[in-house]
Amino acid sequence: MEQVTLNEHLLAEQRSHAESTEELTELINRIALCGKIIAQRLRRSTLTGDTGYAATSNVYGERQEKLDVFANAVFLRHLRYGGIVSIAASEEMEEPKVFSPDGEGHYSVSFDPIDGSQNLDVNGTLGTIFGIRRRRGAQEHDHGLLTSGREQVAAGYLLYGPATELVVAVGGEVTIFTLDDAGEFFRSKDRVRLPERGRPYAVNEGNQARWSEETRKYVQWLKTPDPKTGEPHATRYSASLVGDFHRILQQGGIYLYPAEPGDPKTPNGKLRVLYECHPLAMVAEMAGGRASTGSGDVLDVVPEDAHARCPLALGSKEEVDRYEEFVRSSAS
Ligand code: FBP
Repeated sequence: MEQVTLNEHLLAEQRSHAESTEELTELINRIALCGKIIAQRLRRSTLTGDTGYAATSNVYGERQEKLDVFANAVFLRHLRYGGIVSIAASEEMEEPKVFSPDGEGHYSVSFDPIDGSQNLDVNGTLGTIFGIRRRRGAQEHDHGLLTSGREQVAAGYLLYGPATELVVAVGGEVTIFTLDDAGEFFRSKDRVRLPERGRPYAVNEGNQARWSEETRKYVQWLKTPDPKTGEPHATRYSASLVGDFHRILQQGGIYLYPAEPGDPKTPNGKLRVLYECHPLAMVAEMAGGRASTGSGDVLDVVPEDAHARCPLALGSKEEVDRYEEFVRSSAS
């Protein structure tokens, strides 16, 4: 198989999709560079004392890990120059960073520098998630950030596992790239399709006291053997959304972080619209899967602020459709 680099793939994209500009190619290459730098630091973090908490907390009151802060700084460093990005919003920053108040930059970027932070000090699977929007006009006060997920022109994630992989959704296709020892991302899977159904399910059942009755019934249903196969669904939860979704992208299944009507602090669940839900919803939909809040597409959610949350049911079309049926059953 001829090895195609990330840049070669993006340049080919540029020739076939109007949305894919030279600047967007440059931007995705920079995000890939951030991934290489973060992967290198993660690999040696237990030897270099980079594990553990920083002295700061984020806007959600969560203690920040040193590597959360490091990864956030790496992104800001590599997004700020060249006038491509006007604003960068991060899960780890209360306020988005405006690089060009005069509206020079054509793109806005939202990112979660380290997804699965709880896995940081235990060598578990980790990720970085990103979403890219094109600015519609210099006068936009929010630089086009607080818009529906359908405004994203590209999205994806980095997975820091046994291999470091980059998954990019752009120009109607989802592609997987693997980091080679030469320090280059090579295409490893093209035109990725998310299977219509699948056995894996990822949900933190420890939270069920906070769920709706319909969600509890749905998760109970997942454990009942399928009449056709005699097999129930299989629990696969790693405490890393990126790690769990990467399995589902290739094997099918469903990741669920539902609404929590039982918890006044997080009625919409834990996950953030701009940094987690919108980007992965774009990857899922572009690969033929779905992302739902339980009552509608996640990509149609318009966040009221930069730290808004929404419920997430993500994965195979059949599995997400079925979850919506359970949620709708409460209405009947
Ligand atoms: P972070 O971005 O802070 O890591 O939060 C997201 C996340 O860690 C997901 O990756 C994971 O699926 C989920 O939260 C775990 O939450 P819980 O501890 O409630 O199961």
